[in-house]
Amino acid sequence: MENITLKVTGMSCEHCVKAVNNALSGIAGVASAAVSLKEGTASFKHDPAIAPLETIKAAIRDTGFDIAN
Ligand SMILES: [Cu+2]
Repeated sequence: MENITLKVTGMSCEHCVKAVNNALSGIAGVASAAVSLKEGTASFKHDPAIAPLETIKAAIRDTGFDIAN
């Protein structure tokens, strides 16, 4: 498992946080997802063999947010 923190832009309230959190939680190979509205970040662990970073980024984008890193 690798620790990753992504800068997620466009989150404005707790609903956004929940949406990103749900997106992350629904991906096999992702664990310990924590989304911060204040920091504008999504932190998680992932197994790159099961959940490649690009797949995770795509899932976040699909919820309507962008990633700055
Ligand atoms: Cu919101």
